[in-house]
Amino acid sequence: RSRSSPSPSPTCTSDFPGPASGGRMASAARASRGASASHEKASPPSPPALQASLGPMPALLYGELKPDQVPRVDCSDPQAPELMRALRLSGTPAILVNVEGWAEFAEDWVEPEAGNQSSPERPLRLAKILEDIGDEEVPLVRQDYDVTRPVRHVTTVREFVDKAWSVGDSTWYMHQWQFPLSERGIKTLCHRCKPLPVVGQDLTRHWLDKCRGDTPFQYLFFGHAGTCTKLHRDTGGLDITMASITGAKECILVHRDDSPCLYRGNVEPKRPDLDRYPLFAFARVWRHVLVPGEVLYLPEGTYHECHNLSPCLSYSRFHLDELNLTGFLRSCNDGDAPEVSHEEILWNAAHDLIRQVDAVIDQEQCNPASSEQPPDSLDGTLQSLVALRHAMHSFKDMRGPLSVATDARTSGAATTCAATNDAWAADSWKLLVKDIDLCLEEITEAIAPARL
Ligand SMILES: O=C(O)CCC(=O)C(=O)O
Ligand SMILES: [Fe+2]
Repeated sequence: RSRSSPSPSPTCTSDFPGPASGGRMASAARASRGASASHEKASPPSPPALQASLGPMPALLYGELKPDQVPRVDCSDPQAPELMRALRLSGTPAILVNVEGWAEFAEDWVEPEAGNQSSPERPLRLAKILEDIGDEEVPLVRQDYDVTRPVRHVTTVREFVDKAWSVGDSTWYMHQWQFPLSERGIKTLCHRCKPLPVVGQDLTRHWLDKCRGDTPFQYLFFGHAGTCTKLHRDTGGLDITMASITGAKECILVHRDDSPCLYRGNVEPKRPDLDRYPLFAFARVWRHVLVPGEVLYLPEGTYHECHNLSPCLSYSRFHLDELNLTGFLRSCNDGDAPEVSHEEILWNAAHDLIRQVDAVIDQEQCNPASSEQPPDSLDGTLQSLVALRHAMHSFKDMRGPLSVATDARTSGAATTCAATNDAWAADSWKLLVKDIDLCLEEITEAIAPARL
């Protein structure tokens, strides 16, 4: 069997741009930390002219704007994948509980819980953390940063621990350290987080050779009570998962479609000035205090701000599967995230998945008796391949408008695999779609069609 499309991107081995100051925070909106007083949603405010003649609205008229609770999803429930699907499609965040094997790299970083005492503040084994990643260089932001010009410093984890963490200093927040960028980070922290059972296979794990099999989009945040990340949404079209290793993190979330209610990010969701920003009363807002043992799941595009209520070390990880491919393609088309090589991610995912299916086909051909029992993992692989096939069709059709975005992306350290020449690229995508078709035909013949 021979495949006609070019092999995976040779750039898999290359480095890629990290979370530059304009990167994940580029679309960050302004918000402030403040009292945690919440306000209940109430009757719509009056038009500005009327408001002006009446003077400022007494707070009572608005009642109390109270954020909604984030729905909880128990991963051990057989209905959980269906529920997650519905939540994700409607842009609703979720708290996942009973998640097995999440952030296993951090298991040795906290003292085992004594007895039945369960507290968000789990004592850290700093010596173990420093042994694992002490010499790594990490970004710090000042707690009172201005999102348009965040003051960033780079220091080692050891220095951050000595000079800030160990002395209770909340001036600096170790912010968004993307550990798969470093060799040591890959060695000690990658491949140590089990996939979530309630979502599809992560397609970003095929992107880069140096951490292949695990996603490059993994981050650590480390800071005392009072450190925070202001209201923003991350570009790129990827869903976000967040988990606390120690500490309580207050997360205020706003639905991705409610941008008009945020007045270009001028609203402070915890203390909204409804006289100035009356539409905020209609935004879908959630609040959750994230503690160890939970995973917060944000559908792509969800606005979020985070306040560490106690000393907190947390882990964030992006996710892409068939359900957020639409947002991913939109981001690719808009060119809003130069640090995410959308085309390479899709290209390499398709190649890896085809290879996985080929291996099963080969095995079936050598040993037809095993055809009753193809590996379970193939279900997810085939589902991803079918979704990629659809995505590539729209991708191929979008080639015209894509060329501008392509220029933006190629300016990063990673060169794109298939976008250097539009005609060539369009042909290559067509060939890749053909390869997927061929592969799906062959697997249909090789194993019981009922499985497809
Ligand atoms: O934990 C934080 O402070 C911010 C997390 C965040 O914004 C993210 O993971 O996208
Ligand atoms: Fe974020």
